[in-house]
Amino acid sequence: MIFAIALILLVIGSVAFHFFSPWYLTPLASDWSTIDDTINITFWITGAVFVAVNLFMAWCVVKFRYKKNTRSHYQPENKKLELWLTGLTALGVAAMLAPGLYVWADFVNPPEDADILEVVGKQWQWSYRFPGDDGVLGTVDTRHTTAANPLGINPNDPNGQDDIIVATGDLHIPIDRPVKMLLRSQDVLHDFAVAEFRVKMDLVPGIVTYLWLTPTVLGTYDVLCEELCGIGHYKMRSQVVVDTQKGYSAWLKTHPTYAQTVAGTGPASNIGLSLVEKGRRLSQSSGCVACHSIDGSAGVGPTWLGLYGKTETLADGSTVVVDEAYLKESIVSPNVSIVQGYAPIMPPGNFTDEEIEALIAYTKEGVGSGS
Ligand SMILES: [Cu+2]
Repeated sequence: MIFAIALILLVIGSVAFHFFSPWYLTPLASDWSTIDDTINITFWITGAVFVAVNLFMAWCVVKFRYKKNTRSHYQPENKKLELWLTGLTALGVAAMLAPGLYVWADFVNPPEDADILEVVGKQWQWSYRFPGDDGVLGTVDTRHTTAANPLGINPNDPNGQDDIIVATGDLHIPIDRPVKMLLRSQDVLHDFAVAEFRVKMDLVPGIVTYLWLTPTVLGTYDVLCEELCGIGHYKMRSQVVVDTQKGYSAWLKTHPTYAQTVAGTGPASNIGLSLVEKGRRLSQSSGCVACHSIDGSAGVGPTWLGLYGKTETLADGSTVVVDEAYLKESIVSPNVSIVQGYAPIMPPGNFTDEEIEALIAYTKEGVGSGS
C-alpha cells in the first residue's frame, strides 16, 4: 500500500511541478514556433505515458497484493494485448518523430532570398562577417589569420574586399528578414545558440554549417556557446540585437570593410589613436579579454588589473617581476613562464612588434594599477 501511495504522490507531484514551475521556455523571438510545437508534442505524449504507467503500477500493487490462499497464474502469451501495446507504442513514437522530420526539412532549406552572414567562433569569442555590397562573402583560409586579419580573409579574393567585419561586440540583424548564418570554427567544436530563436547549430572545424531564422521581436538576446569547448567555455558569449531595418543599416556602417582594415581607414580605424587605445581594441578583437579580466575578477588567466610591476610566483616556485620583457614573452611564448595556479593553455599570439607594444602599453597604463 505504501508503494501505491508513493507512486500516486509521484504522479501528482510531477504534474503539480509542471503547472507551478517557474521554468518555462523563454519567450519566442523568431518564426520557429514549429520547434516549440514539436517540443510540446513530445512533452505531452511522454507525460501522458508517464502518468498512465505509474498509475497502472499503483493499481497493480493494490489489486494483486498478497492474499492468503490465492495463487498467481502464469500466462506466457497474450496476442491481443501484445498487438495493442505494439500498435500504441508505434503510434506514440511516430507522433513524436513525424513532426520533427517536417520541421527539420524546413530547417535545412533556408529561403532563397535569405540574407547571408557569417558567424566565426574561436576560443573564446564570437566574430561576425557580412558580405558587403556585392552580397558575396570572400573566401577564407586559416593561413591568412593574423591579429590584423582575425577572420583569415583571403587578401587576393575580390569578393572579400567589401566584406564587413565585426571582430568584436554585438551582432545586429534586421527584424522580419530571413537570415542564413554560416557557421565556422577556427579551432574546436563550438555551438551557436540563442534561446529565444530556438534554432542552434554546432560549429565544426573544417566545415561550414548553417542555421536560418526570421527574427520577429525587437530586442537584445544572449548568444551562448553550447558545446563544451575548453576551460573558458562559460565565457564564450555575445549578444544579438534584433533591430529595425534603419537601426541595422546604421549599425552596419560603423564597421569597417576588410579593405578598410587593411588600409587602416574607415570606421573604427586606428589612425591617430594612442598606443594604449590601440592595445585596448586589440585586446578585445583578439579575444584576450575572454580570459584576462581588467577589473581584478578571477578568470582563466591572471587579471590585468595591477599586473604591471607586480611580482608573480611561477609554476616552478621562482618569482618574476612583471615588466615589459616578461609581458612580451607571455604574449609571444605564453607557456614558457606560467604563473602558479594557471594551466598552460594560452595560444601564442600572432602579433606584429607594434601590436605587442600596444598590448603592453594597455596593460601597463590603460588597465589601472589596482590597489
Ligand atoms: Cu565554444
